[in-house]
Amino acid sequence: MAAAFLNQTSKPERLDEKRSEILDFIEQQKQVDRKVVLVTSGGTTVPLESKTVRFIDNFSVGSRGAASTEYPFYSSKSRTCTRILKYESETCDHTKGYAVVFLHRNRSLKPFLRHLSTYNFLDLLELDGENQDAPVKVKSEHQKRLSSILRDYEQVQRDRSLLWVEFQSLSEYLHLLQMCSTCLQGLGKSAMLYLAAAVADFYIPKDQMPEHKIQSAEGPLQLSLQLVPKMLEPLVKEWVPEAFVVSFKLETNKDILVSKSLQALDKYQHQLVIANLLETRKREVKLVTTDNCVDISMTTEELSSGHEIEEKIVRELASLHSKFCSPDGH
Ligand code: PAZ
Repeated sequence: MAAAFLNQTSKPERLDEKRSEILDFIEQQKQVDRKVVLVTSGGTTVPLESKTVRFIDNFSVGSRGAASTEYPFYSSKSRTCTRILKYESETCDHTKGYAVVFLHRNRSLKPFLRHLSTYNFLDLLELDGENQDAPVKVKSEHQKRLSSILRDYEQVQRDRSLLWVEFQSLSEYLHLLQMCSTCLQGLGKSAMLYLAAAVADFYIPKDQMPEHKIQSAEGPLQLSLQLVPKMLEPLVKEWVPEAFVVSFKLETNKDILVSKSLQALDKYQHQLVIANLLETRKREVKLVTTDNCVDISMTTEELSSGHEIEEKIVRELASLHSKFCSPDGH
């Protein structure tokens, strides 16, 4: 089913080039003995036309994935460092930790940059002088915040521990997911997959899709959508069988959240499901495994002082992944 879906949809542009970039990136991380996590983030679009004017989208803005991407860079030794805290202070230990392949929806929130997403970029800057060629500088009131973000970003760039891979449509995402996962195979248990993207469940197969823009003159539109095959199955069984795989389950009805998560674990045989409800996802999640269910939550004080739930999630996962890699503690 998954293979048929991938065969019948066109591959994203420059797929082979991207594969080589990812393999190089993974090789560099191996050399410095860093673990690698593939973080997927944001929603996939479902095109209604081949020459796409319209598509179906979903709510996800990518904050879970973008925030979670910032935390794994820091080693577990430096976990006292809560550097996100409104970008006010604290220096971090960037040694070891994880490298991240950030597979994200274009124009969704991005690590580091997300801290500026509420600003109009031009309001951060001013001209230093009156003349034509006056240099541009950051306004004094934004200096501290910006330099803190920039310092972290530059460090990650210097360490070459973040690789950006972009998708928009469902089929782009699934091809790239397959490619990134198979590239991680060589890392064995040291690879983690953190599948936070909101992936469409329904799509229109290519042979049922009109080529050109659908005309409103033809009257009301009726859509018939097919089920997207579940890619977690080949991912766990074939693409990256040794890795530590974490999927997300989003529901709006709390009564089915844990049972659906357990069903997913039973069906796909991966390590962990992070269960969250649409309305409360920024303040509580459940880490569900076959024999345990751990609640992670944020107090009002923690949230209002700028802490994020992703920091706790990543810390917990790093510890579980460590045990997964060396179950007897070596
Ligand atoms: O991207 P975002 O921060 O707005 O939302 C995150 C999320 C709810 C998409 C993620 O936590 C999640 O549950 N992803 C999986 C969704 C699903 O069940 O397909």
